[in-house]
Amino acid sequence: MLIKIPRTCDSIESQVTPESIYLSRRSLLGGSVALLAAGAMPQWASAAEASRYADVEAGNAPAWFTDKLSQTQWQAMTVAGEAITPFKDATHYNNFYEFGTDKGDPAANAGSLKTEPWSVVIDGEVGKPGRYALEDFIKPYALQERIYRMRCVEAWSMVIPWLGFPLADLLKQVEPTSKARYIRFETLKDPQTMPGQRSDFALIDWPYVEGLRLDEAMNPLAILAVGMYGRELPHQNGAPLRLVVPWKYGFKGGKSIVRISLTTEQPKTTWQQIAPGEYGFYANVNPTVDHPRWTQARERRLPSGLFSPNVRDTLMFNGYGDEVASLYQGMDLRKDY
Ligand SMILES: Nc1nc2c(c(=O)[nH]1)N[C@H]1C(S)=C(S)[C@@H](COP(=O)(O)O)O[C@H]1N2
Ligand SMILES: [Mo]
Repeated sequence: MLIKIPRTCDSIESQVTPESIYLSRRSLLGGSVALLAAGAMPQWASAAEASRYADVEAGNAPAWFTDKLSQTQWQAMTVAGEAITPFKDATHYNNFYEFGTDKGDPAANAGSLKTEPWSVVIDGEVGKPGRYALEDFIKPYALQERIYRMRCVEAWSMVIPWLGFPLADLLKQVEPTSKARYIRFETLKDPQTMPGQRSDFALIDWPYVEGLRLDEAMNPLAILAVGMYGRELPHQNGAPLRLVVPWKYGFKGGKSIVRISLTTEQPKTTWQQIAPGEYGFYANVNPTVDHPRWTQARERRLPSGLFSPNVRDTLMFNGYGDEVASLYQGMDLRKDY
């Protein structure tokens, strides 16, 4: 009996699903991977988009999102040779403390999040400040699919197909002033719909805030995501708008963003304020700088069962060094962790 349980977990969790997704995607692609040009697969654009991912749960996309999907550049970036994490894992193993601290809490509780209407404020050191309804905020940008590794500071990782647009494109629109040196992301504070903000979990001084240096924000890998797995973002993944910076630990990617500010001073970010010795402003994925309480040299690639651990070496900058290492030239990454 005892042996059967782990064996079931083993095959279901770490092999069958991800491998089958990986193989079916490979055969669709004819074995080709990585950096496909725009319009390389026009026949895909007309296919039912949600069916790109075998296990995706149908969403309830707003009209602006469905309109954008037909213009989407699919697979603008991929991760060669690594299976995409099953949708089920990416949506049921989450960190979103506004909805609770257990990994299953966001999926269970984030139904209460109201994503319509939603507006985004742009302010601070910009030529064009304003408050935009989400659909107007998104209007200038075509969506791209970016399949990225995501590495949480807790030493687990996934591979997620995001739908979004480059943060650099937004920055060009809003025209940062010469005094702008950082970008600050503020996420929703709404205790009425976010039980974690009502609870006694007083660790976090809400709202959750994150930030980047302006040149990091301009890097082509940094995106604002509005969807994943061919559909709009599920609530628990940060609907309707979140940041994705794949070379940094997951906590840099603020969910449910309501305000984007350009600043002169480095923003005070949530985790840095809670435990500055454990979570730095930069938070670049770095296997050579351990967390004070655990190693960062390795990670569990989900799904990873207790009896079938799927462990791999963590890559410098999460494998995106070619794209981002130059941002940190001359810096001591042990000090600026
Ligand atoms: N607003 C908000 N954003 C957040 C968090 C959070 O608790 N609140 N958790 C962060 C952490 S620690 C991680 S690892 C990622 C998780 O994203 P995912 O659940 O979509 O995988 O979201 C980040 N963004
Ligand atoms: Mo995280």
